[in-house]
Amino acid sequence: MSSTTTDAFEHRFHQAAQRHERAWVFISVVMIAVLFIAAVYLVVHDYGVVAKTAHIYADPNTPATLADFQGSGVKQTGPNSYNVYEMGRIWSWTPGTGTPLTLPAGAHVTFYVTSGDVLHGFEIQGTSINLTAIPGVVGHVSYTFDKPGTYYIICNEYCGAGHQAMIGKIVITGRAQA
Ligand SMILES: [Cu+2]
Repeated sequence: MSSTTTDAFEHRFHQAAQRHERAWVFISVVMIAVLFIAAVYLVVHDYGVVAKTAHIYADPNTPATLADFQGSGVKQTGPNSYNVYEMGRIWSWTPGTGTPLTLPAGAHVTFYVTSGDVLHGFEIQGTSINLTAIPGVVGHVSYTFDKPGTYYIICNEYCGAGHQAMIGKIVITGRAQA
């Protein structure tokens, strides 16, 4: 090859390399932007609330004596608003799957969650609800279920041999008649 052919080849090679570099710089910038937007979105939408809104403190040895945790778990507080009380203990949620929590779609629901023994993770699958159930602390989070259906509560904080059996059930019915 003469030196001019080599130069022409190198010139084309460098042009192609530059195109690739520009493309990958562009892809990297887009990825950083997407991750940044996703992080802001999740913070704004309170994903992964870890009992930061706790405002009720109970004797860690006797949380079950709190009156609200004695009933069926659901208390209507307004025309379209409900409170739900869930207690975690090794290894079940109360109320559990045997007594599903029944709520209408579109209702404003506030979950109050505590633990009777060790740390548990209160997660409702298919939603952004994720609270740590802490003995002696009642955490709360509000949520509105838009779609009717069955939702399961799981424990996402390993709590011992029967951890995977900690399941609760929420049945969301059609919207309440106005
Ligand atoms: Cu667990």
